[in-house]
Amino acid sequence: MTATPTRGDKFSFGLWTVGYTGIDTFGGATQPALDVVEVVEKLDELGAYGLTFHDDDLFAFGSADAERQRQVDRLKGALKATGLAVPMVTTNLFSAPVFKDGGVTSNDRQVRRFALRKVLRNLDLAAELGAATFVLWGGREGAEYDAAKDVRAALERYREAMNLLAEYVTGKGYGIRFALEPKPNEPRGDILLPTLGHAIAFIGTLERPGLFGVNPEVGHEQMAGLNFTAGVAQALYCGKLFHIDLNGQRGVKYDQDLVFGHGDLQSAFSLVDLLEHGGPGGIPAYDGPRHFDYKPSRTEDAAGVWQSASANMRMYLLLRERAAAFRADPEVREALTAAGVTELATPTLDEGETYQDLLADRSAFEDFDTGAYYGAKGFGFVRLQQLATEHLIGARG
Ligand code: GLT
Ligand code: MN
Ligand code: MN
Repeated sequence: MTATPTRGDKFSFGLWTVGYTGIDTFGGATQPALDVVEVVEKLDELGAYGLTFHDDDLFAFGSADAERQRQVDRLKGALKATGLAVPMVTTNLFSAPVFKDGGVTSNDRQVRRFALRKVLRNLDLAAELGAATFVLWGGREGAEYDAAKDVRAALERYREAMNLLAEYVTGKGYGIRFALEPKPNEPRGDILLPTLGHAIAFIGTLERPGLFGVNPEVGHEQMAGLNFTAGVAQALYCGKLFHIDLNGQRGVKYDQDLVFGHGDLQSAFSLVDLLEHGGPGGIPAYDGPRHFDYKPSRTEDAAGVWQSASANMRMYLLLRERAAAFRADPEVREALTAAGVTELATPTLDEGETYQDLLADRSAFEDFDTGAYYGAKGFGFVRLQQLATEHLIGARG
């Protein structure tokens, strides 16, 4: 069995994930808080390669400089002792009361200035720890009521903030890129940049778009009823998949943050297939961290927390095996061809063909037998999906 994680698999976890104490809207903690040193040691033992965190996960909001430094030093000690990396850092602009109307898009200008300073400070720490990616999840950047937020002005302020951050890392010579994380709602009624598509369009308006990509999360797109694998494919196609949050979600409801694969398993399978192999028509594979942003269910105890951490990695590795078998199966290859999946890579026009040529081609229109598609010429997509499903459940070699 190869489903044992190694550093080369590039699995990383947020400090806030295994560190989730179980607090939700209806109840308090069901788990004690974990110490960062213990988390690093445990993740290393389980086969992960990286830890990610928000400033406030490591040192409480408002900590004095000495306490902040003490926690940073403790983290650094644990990283040195284990060899674990910090591939990504992010800033908490959503928990403290000051951010109740958002950080960089709060209606209150003083709050926006404070939020920028908080991010800049954390960028210095990210650079110090060698993080290549800085995630920006704007969970509080939004509103409950349409009259409460001038969306145009909010997007302008969002843009102003992103441009400043890009200028800062450029000026400082930090090799850091930013990954915007979309989410449709929760905690706000509606969040700005709610989906991958909104975020990618927004990036195109920035002064240094090359420094910005996305950090899509499985559950966030699925909360909006969207196809996560298709969204990730488009992000890869645009060269914008800078980071990814893997977890599980079961349908359009509150953000569940389940273990990866414990939600929509078919989608998890096609996602792993895409990340590992790229698309059949040439979309590149993904080589960044496989980052788990999940919550151990609040029904579990301490052992259950670490079992759930392992379950994420094991699900990914098992799906990776099944995807490799799917790709290698000669019957699948034949079915892909029969279904026209490979034919879609062929341009619709011949090289150099103009619209005049197309208009002159009688076989394209006048002589084309559209009637032949009635009751015949099926695409065979169901057969292909059955093959994929059989691989997924281990029914085929
Ligand atoms: C928060 C959120 C996640 C984001 C994290 C990064 S924080 O837990 O639910 O989706 O990725 O800010
Ligand atoms: Mn996330
Ligand atoms: Mn989530």
